[in-house]
Amino acid sequence: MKQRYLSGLAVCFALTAGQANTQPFQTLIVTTTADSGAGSLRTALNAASAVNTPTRVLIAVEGDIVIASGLTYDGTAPIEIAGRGNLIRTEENVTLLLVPNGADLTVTDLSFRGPGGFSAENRGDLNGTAGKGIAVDVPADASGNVTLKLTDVTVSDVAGHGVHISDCSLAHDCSQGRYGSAAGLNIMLTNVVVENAGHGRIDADGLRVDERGDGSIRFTAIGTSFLGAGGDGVELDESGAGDIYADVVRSTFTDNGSYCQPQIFDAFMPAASKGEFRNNQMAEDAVPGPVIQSPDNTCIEREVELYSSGFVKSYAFVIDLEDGIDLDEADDGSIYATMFASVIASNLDQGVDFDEEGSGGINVSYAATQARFNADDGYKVSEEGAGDVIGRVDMAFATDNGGTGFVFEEEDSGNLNVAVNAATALGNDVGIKVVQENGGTGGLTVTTSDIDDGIDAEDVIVR
Ligand SMILES: [Ca+2]
Ligand SMILES: [Ca+2]
Ligand SMILES: [Ca+2]
Ligand SMILES: [Ca+2]
Repeated sequence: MKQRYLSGLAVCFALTAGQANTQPFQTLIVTTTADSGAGSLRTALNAASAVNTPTRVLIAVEGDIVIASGLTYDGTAPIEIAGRGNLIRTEENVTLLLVPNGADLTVTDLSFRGPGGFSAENRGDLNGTAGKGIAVDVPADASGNVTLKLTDVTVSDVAGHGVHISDCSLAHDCSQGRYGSAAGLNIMLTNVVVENAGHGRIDADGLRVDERGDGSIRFTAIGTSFLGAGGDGVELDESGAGDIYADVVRSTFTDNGSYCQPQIFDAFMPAASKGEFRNNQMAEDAVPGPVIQSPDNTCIEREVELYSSGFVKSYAFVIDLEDGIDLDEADDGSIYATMFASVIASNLDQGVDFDEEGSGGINVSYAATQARFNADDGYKVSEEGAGDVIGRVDMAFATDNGGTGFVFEEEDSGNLNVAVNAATALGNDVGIKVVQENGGTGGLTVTTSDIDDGIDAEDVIVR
């Protein structure tokens, strides 16, 4: 498995190198911080769009660039934008930088700041779309890989996703695997900060990657922080054929997932927010109806489970809170993830939440990483369908999480094999939970670790 993982990385770098277009880059110089006109960033992007040749835009002035409307590069040739630490800011609820035709985008040494002040009570999606920080849309006929590379970049205070790369031809319903191009998505973040994004609508993340159809997600974050997003700090969604490769080094995921603030939404919950019933006891129409008068009714999920008789088995109303880092892989393909020397703290749901279904497994490694004060589990891995769970925990901490410290769940055919070494779990509900369901075997090895709050193993042999 390790070999397989390393070969995946090699492919990643080979493809990245292969992105270098053989066409020469033209260079355009930005000489004014003005919003428009000769020498402005907007004019450079428009000029690059018009000729559609690989372009390097160099910002040669210092100072803020205040924009009244979003910037767009609509070419398909690669574009690089190199700043001098400039802040590009707007008071409008717009997407600051949009690349709508799937060009490779490289941004260096720039900050992007929206108007801020968004919340469920001051939404950014009621009179139009919630503006994003940086957005790349991949057209339906794309192939190969689309690359987004950000270095020394900050994105903050936008209503929608901080950074969004979308290979999904149905903008409002990405749930079907077939609706996406053949292209895969490469995302490389180095020394990036995404802060206070996604508070203007539900389900808006610090970074969102939507990959549909054929193709994989390759995500690398080094020295990068996702702070205080309304949705997840990072959400990578992959479906159709293809894998998720995620490598996270010295990065931070804190205080994410609070758009549906309980301080606001608790008041709209029904008096009896959940219940369990015997058969023939509770009629479906006696369950409280959906919440309809809150600032954003999609924040309160209503789930009703019925007996085959049609009577209610259980119901629950739950406020939708989100995670530090959330990976969802569906259909063919696996998740390969490493997290090293990173911190996942004070997120409103899980710290780390990796879900895999269809064929394929999960191969995950946490090393020298800390998950603490997350509302639910510190680290959660869940695998369904054919495929294995392989987990390695080395010198990682899970402390004071509201759920379990480390969770590994494997279902259907396939095995579970988890090795924990020199780990610490304390102050959680349970330290380590391992579950192996249906066919296959389960094994957990724990060495020189301090698991204060116990191990819960279901059909797993603990050594
Ligand atoms: Ca695709
Ligand atoms: Ca795919
Ligand atoms: Ca899969
Ligand atoms: Ca399985």
